[in-house]
Amino acid sequence: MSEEQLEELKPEVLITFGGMIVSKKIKQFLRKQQPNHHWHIDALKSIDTFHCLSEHINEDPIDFLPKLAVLPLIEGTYQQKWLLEKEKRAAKHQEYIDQASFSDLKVFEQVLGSIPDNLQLQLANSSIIRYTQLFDVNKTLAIFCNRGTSGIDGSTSTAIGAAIVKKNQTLFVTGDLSFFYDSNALWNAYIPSDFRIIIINNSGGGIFRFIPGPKSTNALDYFETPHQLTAEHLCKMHQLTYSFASNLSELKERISDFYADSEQPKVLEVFTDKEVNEKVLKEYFNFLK
Ligand SMILES: Cc1ncc(C[n+]2csc(CCOP(=O)(O)OP(=O)(O)O)c2C)c(N)n1
Repeated sequence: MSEEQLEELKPEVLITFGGMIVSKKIKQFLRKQQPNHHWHIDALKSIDTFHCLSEHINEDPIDFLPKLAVLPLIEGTYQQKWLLEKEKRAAKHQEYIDQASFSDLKVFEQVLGSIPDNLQLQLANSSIIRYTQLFDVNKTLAIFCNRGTSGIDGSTSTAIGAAIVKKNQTLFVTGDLSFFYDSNALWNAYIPSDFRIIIINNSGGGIFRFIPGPKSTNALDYFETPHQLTAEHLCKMHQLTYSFASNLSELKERISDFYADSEQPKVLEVFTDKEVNEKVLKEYFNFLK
């Protein structure tokens, strides 16, 4: 958005609750277009994410937020401005995705659209959670990701642990490095048979093509750590049902009965091309403008 547009969307009061926010763009927006007041509501702690925290309200948001409902309503166009912008971008988002080549972005559209209601969705770091944020995700899902230090380690272990405790079926979506990093998590006799893993295998750390630094320093290889591994043999060893997809029609077909009851937990590995991923995502952000 242009500076003028961002200025128009600058809030007077910002009320936040919960932990870290993932989107760098939103973080940058609120750090630059700072609100006059920022209240963070949390019974324990408060983080000054936007460098302008004015109040830490020591209360559970569930107790605090209803109190706002008694404030008198005032006329204004602020909400309309946001909604208009949101609507415009949602239409462009769909237009772009509909014609996009097979890539991580396209895979996320398919995967997120395939998830049955009420599942627990566990997401690994780092581009996995970032891609997910670009979509309106089914609101019946309980979504978890380890943010803060945002490690790529232990995501599979966390997802399996959570799947054992929760009654709902659990889907874990992970990148290849994060998955291989924690492959010992599969050495576990208690993985529920309805547990599902989708690995987006772009042969390395895809995120390093999008953040500033790795490319411009000619050190991309060291960041990205390219490899040709697949999860097939690990799945065989740990008795998980394995399938893979390398294009849109294979993905659609393999995902159609992926969540149905099964004797073993299942893994679907989706192979994408890192160069195509980079091109598609960069063009996506340009297209949205
Ligand atoms: C324990 C740990 N080591 C290294 C990092 C730095 N790091 C962040 S994202 C990433 C690559 C992740 O690659 P992958 O799991 O394949 O997901 P992709 O980015 O390709 O979606 C790395 C190494 C980290 N966050 N945590």
